[in-house]
Amino acid sequence: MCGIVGVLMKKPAAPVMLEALRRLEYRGYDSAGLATLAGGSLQRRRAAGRISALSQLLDSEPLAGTIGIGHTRWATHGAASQHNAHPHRSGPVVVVHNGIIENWRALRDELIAGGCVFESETDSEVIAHLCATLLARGLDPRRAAMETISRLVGAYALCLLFEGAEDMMICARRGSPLAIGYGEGEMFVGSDALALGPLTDRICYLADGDCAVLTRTGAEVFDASGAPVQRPIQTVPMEAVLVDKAGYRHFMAKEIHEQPTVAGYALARHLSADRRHVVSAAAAIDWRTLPRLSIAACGTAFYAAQVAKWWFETIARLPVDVEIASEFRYRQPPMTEGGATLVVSQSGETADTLAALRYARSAGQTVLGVVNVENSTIAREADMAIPIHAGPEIGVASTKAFTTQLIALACLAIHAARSRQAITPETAAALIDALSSAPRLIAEAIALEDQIAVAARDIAETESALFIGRGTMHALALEGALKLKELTYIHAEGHAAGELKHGSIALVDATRPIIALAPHDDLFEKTASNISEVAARGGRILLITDRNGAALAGAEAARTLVLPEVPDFIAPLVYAIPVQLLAYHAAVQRGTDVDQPRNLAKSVTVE
Ligand code: HGA
Repeated sequence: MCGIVGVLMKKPAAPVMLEALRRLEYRGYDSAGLATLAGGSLQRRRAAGRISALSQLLDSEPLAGTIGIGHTRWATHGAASQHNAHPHRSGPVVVVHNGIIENWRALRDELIAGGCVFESETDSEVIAHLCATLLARGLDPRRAAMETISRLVGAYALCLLFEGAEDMMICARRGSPLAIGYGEGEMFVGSDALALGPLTDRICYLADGDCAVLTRTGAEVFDASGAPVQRPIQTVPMEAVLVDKAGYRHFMAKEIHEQPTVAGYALARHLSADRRHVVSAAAAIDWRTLPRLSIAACGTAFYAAQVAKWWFETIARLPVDVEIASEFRYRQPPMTEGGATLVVSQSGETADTLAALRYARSAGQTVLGVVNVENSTIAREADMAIPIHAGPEIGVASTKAFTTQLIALACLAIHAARSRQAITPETAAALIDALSSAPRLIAEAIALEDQIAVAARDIAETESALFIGRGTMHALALEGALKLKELTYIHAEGHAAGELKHGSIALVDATRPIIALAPHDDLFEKTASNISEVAARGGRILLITDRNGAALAGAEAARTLVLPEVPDFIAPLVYAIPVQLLAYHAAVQRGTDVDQPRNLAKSVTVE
């Protein structure tokens, strides 16, 4: 996670930015850099490695100027070198960027064809060249910046400075966070309130898609359509900054909205820079000869494991047993010789999962720990740890840890499939491409939040709900029911759609919402039949599907949520969003404690 900062001040900018970068260093320390404007001209200092290296460089080559931008990098595209360090410059423009520009290759080719010379391997450099090219065509900095932003596909928080413009900075965000700080005749911008804390406590969080033009006396903010908007300025005391909700009402909301960004980070960590193969490939296991895989987990992680079973079995042709850790540890099953066990736990401290790890170990299995907390007990005791890179998850109900667990497991399944020659290199490339589109599609699903909040009203008023789905959507149905129970205390069940008629269909009546998760995939027709069976009995269906699914089955439903069309492989990643947002908004409407639901704890270190 890169950190960015920008300042328009009365005093020298570089020392202030350096301190802000130190506070942002937790977000990345592959390289760091600053650019300032002094006497109208741009100057830049960049260094590979930690902020201390940049600080040493500044001691020998100081930067003058009272306006500047800075960056601490966590590389996604291009090595952690000085020439890949931000800020990136093209003629009169410098930029710092946090995120991933998905269409960077196409833009880079176009800009090179137009005569631009690139000095880095980053995706971010296209932003500087695109903007400089538009300036050269006669656009003013504002127009050039807005037009540049309109051409970017992917996630970004960015700040731009322009040679000759000593009282202007342009920043924008989509997918990655950005906050503006208001001082006395001074303005600031940073990735989070922590960056801005000592500079000001008056903070405005930009909304997704916003763009802002800053001068020393204030900021003009424009929404995604280009219309001027007022975003609230909040007073955020320093002590609150450390556990900052970034302007969201709850940590859970913040963490749901972080998913496009963290999915991008996770992919950058699991895939090679050229996005051709999986690099977090669990070398501890010989996937070619592995006879059987077990996956043990609890709660939401158990449902991620169920999705993974589907992936490993269908694409890698590898038999998988999915185990509830608390049952597995006491059942003490015989385990296949030469087998491997994955244990999945956000905290890496879950007592039942840790015990499952120890049992699998004692039964001669190679054990991999899929964890968020990298120095946790499970990470240390496993033969190998696979971090999910979700960042700190504070909300007790897991959201971004679930989607990033899925990303780690999907990457492992692709790697296993290639090692076992169960899929061709072309199929592997298509699956990686599909995964790479997940951050964008997750963001598109989040953009439906207002509709989902309306749908949640129906659910908030009931005392019981059913979720149904087939294939990987069965696991999502179970996760949907769990989320709803955890957050709203409404009774909920998840069912395999085809299993309903074997008993639970007796529950169907006009009062109980039935949430059908049904992307238009190979199993859609079958799920559609089950939806018809429910509708024929007067069931109140909320259909969550895509355009084709809505056209075919929408008439049976009381309400339909139309998600973007997604490659089948990543449907669980995208359908996780409405499932989370439904539970979140139903909880808000019922007034329950969203971040700390009753009776629960984040890290379950007891049996
Ligand atoms: N893609 C850019 C920025 C990386 C980033 O935001 N990481 O968290 C780069 O690789 O420099």
